[in-house]
Amino acid sequence: MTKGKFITLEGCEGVGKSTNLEFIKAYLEAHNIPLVMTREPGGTALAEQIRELLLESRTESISEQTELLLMFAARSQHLKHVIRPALAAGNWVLCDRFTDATYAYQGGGRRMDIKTIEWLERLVQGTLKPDLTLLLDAPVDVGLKRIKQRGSLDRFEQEKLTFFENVRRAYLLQAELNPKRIKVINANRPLVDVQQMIIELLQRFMP
Ligand code: Z5A
Repeated sequence: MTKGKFITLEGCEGVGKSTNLEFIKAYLEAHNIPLVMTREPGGTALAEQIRELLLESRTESISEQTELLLMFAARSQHLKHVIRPALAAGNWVLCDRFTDATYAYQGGGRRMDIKTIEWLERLVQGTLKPDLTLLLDAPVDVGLKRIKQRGSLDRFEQEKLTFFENVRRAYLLQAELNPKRIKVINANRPLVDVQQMIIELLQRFMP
């Protein structure tokens, strides 16, 4: 059986990940590609509980190290129970955020040591990396304006503007370092244009 493709969607808040995941799902299904759609942090019952711990605003502050370890704990569970089995069974896996988010948020946003993130990535993933990462990129204020229209903000969304600027910069650096895998899409355009670009990139991967 041919191993499925592992596709991830990345970007700062409000760039359109959820919107475009649904679009990609419909597109792949229309082409009869067996698909598992999932997200990080989360994707299994336990990993979803870890997600709640991470996103909830709380009085006890979460240390940067705790946050990083919880991200990888959830990922380890997700890989074992969802991602690896799905790929091995020939499914494509479409995932809302993955380890590039750790480089961006914990590395860029929280300023955590990149070598530690690389070490944890090797420990948890071995050599597994996405086949294709679509990085939706837009100025931070554009994305934040979109999510503020939605109402209440989670623990990350309450961060200051400089945090998100650092996250965006770290994402773009990841793309520069991994040009074959990570494709940057200008998400500050009408949705139809963003989706046209997504289709062009996906078509290179279709069987
Ligand atoms: N996190 C981390 O720190 N480290 C890690 O390793 C991982 C994650 C894996 C998870 O949140 C949090 O975890 C995340 C980072 C951290 N930080 N936060 N917050 P998440 O991924 O579930 O939540 P999010 O990034 O905040 O997603 P979001 O707010 O739902 O944004 P989105 O999915 O990118 O956007 P959307 O919901 O598709 O679109 C937002 C609105 O914009 C909506 O009304 C759309 O209709 C509209 N939209 C979308 N595209 C367009 C265009 N092109 N034009 C106009 N309007 C548009």
